[in-house]
Parts: sequence; C-alpha cells; structure tokens
Amino acid sequence: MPASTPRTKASIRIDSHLADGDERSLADDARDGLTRPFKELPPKHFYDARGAELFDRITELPEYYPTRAERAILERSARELAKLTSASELVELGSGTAAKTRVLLDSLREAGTLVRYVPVDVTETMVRSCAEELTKEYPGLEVHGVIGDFERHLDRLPEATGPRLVVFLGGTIGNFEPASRERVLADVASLLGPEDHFLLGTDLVKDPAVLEAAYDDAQGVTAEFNRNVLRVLNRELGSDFDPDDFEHIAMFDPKHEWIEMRLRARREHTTVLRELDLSVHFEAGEELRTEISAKFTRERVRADLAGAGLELVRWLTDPDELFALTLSRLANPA
Ligand code: SAH
Ligand code: AVI
Repeated sequence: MPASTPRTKASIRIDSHLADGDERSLADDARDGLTRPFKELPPKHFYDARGAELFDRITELPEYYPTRAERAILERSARELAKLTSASELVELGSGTAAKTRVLLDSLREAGTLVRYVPVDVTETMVRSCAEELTKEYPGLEVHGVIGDFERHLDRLPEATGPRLVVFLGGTIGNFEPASRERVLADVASLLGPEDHFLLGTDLVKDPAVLEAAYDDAQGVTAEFNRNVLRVLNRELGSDFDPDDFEHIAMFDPKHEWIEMRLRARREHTTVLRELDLSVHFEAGEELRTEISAKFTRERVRADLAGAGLELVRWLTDPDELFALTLSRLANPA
C-alpha cells in the first residue's frame, strides 16, 4: 500500500510509493544483475543524495552539452509550448532538481494556465526539496510530488485536473533498454487524454568523440558518479567494494547508437553483499555495466512515439542539433 502523507502545507502534497528499506528495489536488482555472466545494474541506483549532487555537477561540465542544449531549446520554445498545450498541469518524470523545468513553469504561468506541478522521482529527498522550493518560488502553485519508480508507478499518479503536459527531460528515456523504453512510453501515453501533450527530451546521434568526452570528463566527475553506485551497494547491502578498485569506462556502441558506462575491475577480488548473503567475484579486467545512454535520430523518436500511439506535434532542436525536444499527443484519442 502506498504510504501517503496528507497535505503537509496548504499547497504541497507528497505521495510515496516506495516500500521502506526497499528503495528502488536495489536488493532484487543487485541479486539479479551481479550474478549474470555479464554483470549489470540499472542506472536508477546512482541517485542517492551524493549521486544526485554529482549529476548536478555533471550538468555544468564543459564536455556535458545535453543540459545546456536542452535549456536553450526550452528558452526559445517555452512560449510556443505554453500556447500549444494550454496546460494547467505539468507532470514531470525523473524531475530531479527541476532546474530547467522553471523555464516551462514560467511560460505556463505567464500564459495564465498553470495550476499544478507533479514531480515524479525515485529519490525522496529530491521530490521533497523540489516541492518546497517551487511553492516558495511560485506562490499559489499546487505541488503534488510523487516518490516512485516511473517504470512501476505511473498508474498511481493523481487524477488530471485539466489539460496536462507530461514532460520527460534530460534524455533519461535513453537510459532504458529498447523494450523498457517501449513500456515506459506506452505507460506515458496511458496518462494522456485528448487535450494532453507529452514533451520528450532526447540526446541526438553525433560524433562519437563528442559523446565519449561527455561521459568521460577531464575532471573525473562522471567517473565519481559511476563509482557512486558501489558506495550505494556498500551502504545499503553491506558490501565492501573499494571504488578505487574500478576504472570508469565510457564508450559509444555504434550498432546500438548508445553510450555504455561500465566499471572495470583493476584486480581480481571478491566481495560479500552481507544483506543478501551473496558473494560476488570479479576477475581482473571484468566489467560491470552501469548505464546505457541511447542517442536518437528524428526518425527513431518518431517511430518510438508512434509505437506508443503518439503523433509528433513539434520537433525542436538547438542550432547545432545536439539535442531534441519532441512534443507529441495521442494519435487516435478515444
Ligand atoms: N530531469 C532532470 C534530471 C535527470 S537525472 C534533468 O533533466 O536534468 C535522472 C533523474 O531521474 C534523477 O533524478 C533520478 O532520480 C530519476 N530516475 C531515474 N530512474 C528513475 C525511475 N525508474 N523512476 C523514477 N525516477 C527515476
Ligand atoms: C540522466 N541521464 C539522462 C544522464 C545521461 O546522460 O544519460 C545520466 C548521466 N550519466 C552520465 N552522465 C550523465
């Protein structure tokens, strides 16, 4: 049962759908992913408080262009988006600190339609602090935060109160394998009615050298972000990984058109995940895949949206075509 706290303040409500001690189903994912022949963990486990802070630092790095490019598109198009959607409700998946979201909130407020913001994120502290900050910055705005996993909990969002704009920014959709991506997009489509829209941020295919630099920055912040998942395992599941035993790897896979981040063991060693009573062995040079970050073309985005029953309304890019925002709606509303 979702633990739900009624209104803590006049304009804030927070629902939590994560069970205590089982945040982001880390135990299941670790047991499953670390016992495979090719070890892997889903990227949602990066984002504890330290991981979220490291991600914020990544967004400011000279090599990491997606955040700046997406912000530039938003700044140029926010008015048009507000006009096209007349949204009274902004629902955001993987909202994080909602840094760029302010651009959309401003334009919807200016258009006079904005009533409610619904941030959805797996990281509790982010949803709570974002709700606090936004109600201060936008007096009168209702914030209904949802702490949950958008792969599992999208059916538990609050009922829409008016025309809805669902946004999924940052290129986070690229962090899912194609089959999960398809499921997430279908779940998003099921949140939409005939008056509603979906705004999706996707990073675009480009020179592999530019991509690889974005995921292997000179200051080593992305490497620390990658290794942070080992600290999460140590704290939550009682392992004793030494993050320095692992090298950060980021490489573009041209066949799948995605970046893969991996952690490569520098030496042979074994660690026990005490909470799981599970012993995990790494050979020297063995790799743990921690993230994929898919890069898109316009045709790929169009086809993925079409697969979820959505049609393209606007395709918006920055002048260098680094990143794209796609506005879509139901192709055949009931
Ligand atoms: N949208 C922001 C943050 C992107 S970082 C931006 O564009 O900058 C990715 C965010 O998605 C993090 O806040 C992380 O906690 C959240 N996230 C990742 N996987 C998730 C999942 N399965 N369910 C809910 N939130 C998730
Ligand atoms: C959140 N997500 C879209 C980021 C990305 O670019 O795939 C996470 C990230 N990983 C390394 N750097 C940033």
